[in-house]
Order: sequence, then structure tokens, then C-alpha cells
Amino acid sequence: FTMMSLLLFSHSAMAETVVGFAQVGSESGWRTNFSNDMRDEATRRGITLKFADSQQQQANQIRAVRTFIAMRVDAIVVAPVVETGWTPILRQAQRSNIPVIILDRNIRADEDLYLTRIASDFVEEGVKAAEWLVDNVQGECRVVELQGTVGSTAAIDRGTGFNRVIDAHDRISIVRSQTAEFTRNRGKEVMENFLRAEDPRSICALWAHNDEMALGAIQAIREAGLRPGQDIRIISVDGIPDYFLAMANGVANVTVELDPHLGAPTYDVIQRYLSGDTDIPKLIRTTGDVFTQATAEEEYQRRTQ
Ligand code: GYE
Repeated sequence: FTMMSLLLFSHSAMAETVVGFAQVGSESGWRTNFSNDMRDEATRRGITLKFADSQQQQANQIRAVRTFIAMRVDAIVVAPVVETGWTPILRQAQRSNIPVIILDRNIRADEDLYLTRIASDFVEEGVKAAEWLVDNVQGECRVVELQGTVGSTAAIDRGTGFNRVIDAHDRISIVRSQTAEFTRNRGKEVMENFLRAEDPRSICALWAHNDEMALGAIQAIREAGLRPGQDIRIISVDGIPDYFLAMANGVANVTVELDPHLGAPTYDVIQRYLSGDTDIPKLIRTTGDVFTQATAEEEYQRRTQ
């Protein structure tokens, strides 16, 4: 043993775990809850978290990952903005022997390039949202759709699931569809456009790929003199407290919950891997239930107290 190797040995045995996290941004309440959970759980476990808010730009995420590699962090977590374009930077991480965990949205890349992915089934969320519509709204129904970020798994798969269900029902059709980038402001603006482009009274339901856009759209519907939740049914995904409040107030109808508590399963996997466990599944699923006005008040209280 040289002095140097002794020093290195004692460092790796004692050093605390450092994790780099390239987050999408702070476009929605759900995302903010997820970021806070990642920070809180890291603190609880004595893990140092290097957090990068990528402002919905993949280029920023790739730059953050490159920095994490240069810092020689113990693990890298990516919540990808879009699905494509990840292979080169993940190859770099692999060459540096740094494990990568994919959270939430998916990527199109070789499975060998990451350790595991922790996420819900977004197709299933779209299916559940559409099934609520099929079961609760009678007769012809003209739907307007606010899509999430173009190229993101959450938008692609939720759209796929919803369409799969309504395609079997001739009475239900999507008459307008546009992205509002998962944000409340854009949700309001795009809904205003929909209400101008269509006869507002002919719109039966809004299908929004997240609560944040739905909340913006609810505002637009009110300003147009219609009753959200009644004249236009509001269907969405995430289950953030503000949306539970909207359901309790009768201005929104249904949401499919998405669990923002991804910190514990993420650090579990990282700690297992770093202690030598090689038996880690490629996909770890989180699940969520459908919530309606029926339990909205109590669910709101539970989530905010
Ligand atoms: O539904 C939305 C967000 O990727 C599943 O991204 C996520 C989505 C979530 O900002 O609110």
C-alpha cells in the first residue's frame, strides 16, 4: 500500500453519497412536489443532492449530466424532457462507470445505458381518464384536448391511452388538440383559442394532459361565461392539491393521480446498487388512482394539512 492508495481507500469508505439530478423544470405543481420530495428524502438519508432545474430544455439537461460526470458523482438521475437524443450522453456516463436512473418520462435508448427506470404507466392514465368520460357522459360528446410537451412520454402515452378508448365510441370525438406545454398560463391561452374557434356551447369536455393546464383552462371557460365542470366537463391527470380544491368546488370533474414521491424508491435503488446489489429490475412501476368530486374535499384536506 502506498500512502496514496490508503488515502483513496479511506475516502471511498467514508465519503457520503453524491447524486446529480437533472430535473425537467418547474412547469407544474406536480413537478414542484416531486422536486421537493427528492430534496427532502436526500436530506433524510444524508445524501448530497446536486439539483439542476433544466427549464424544460433538453440541452440544459444534457449540460447538467455532463457536469455531473465531470464531478464524478456516485449516481445520476434524469427526468427526461423528451424521449429522443439521450444515447451519446448516456454512453459518456457509462464509460465513466456512473449509474443512471431514469425517472418519470421515458427515453428511447438501449436499456443497457441505464440502471433502471421508475415511472407510472402513462398509457394507463389516458385509458382511465377516457373511461371516466365514457361512463359518466351520455350522448354525443365533442372533446377539446390540451396536450403536454411535444415529444414527452407523458404527452405521447396519455394521448395514446385516451384515444384508444374513445376510438371505440363513435359518439365521442376530439375536435381540437394542441400543446400547452404542461403550464397553467399556456393552458388558459390555448383554451381561449379553442373557445373562439368552436361554438363554446358545442364543447362537451376538456381533456388536459395535466392538472396545471386544466386549471388555466377552467379560468378561460369561466371568463367566457360558461360553467367549468358542468357545461364543459374537466378531465385531467396528476392530482395536485389545487385541482382537488377545484373538484371540491365543482369546477373540475376527475383526475388520475400521479405519485410525486419518487425520492424513496430512487435512493433505495442507488443505495442498493452502490452496496453491490446487481439484481435491480429495469422498470419500477408507481401507481395512481382515479379521483372525482365525491371525495375531493377530504382528499384536499389530507394533502394540505
Ligand atoms: O403530469 C406534469 C408534468 O412527466 C408525468 O410532467 C410528468 C408530467 C406531469 O409537469 O404535470
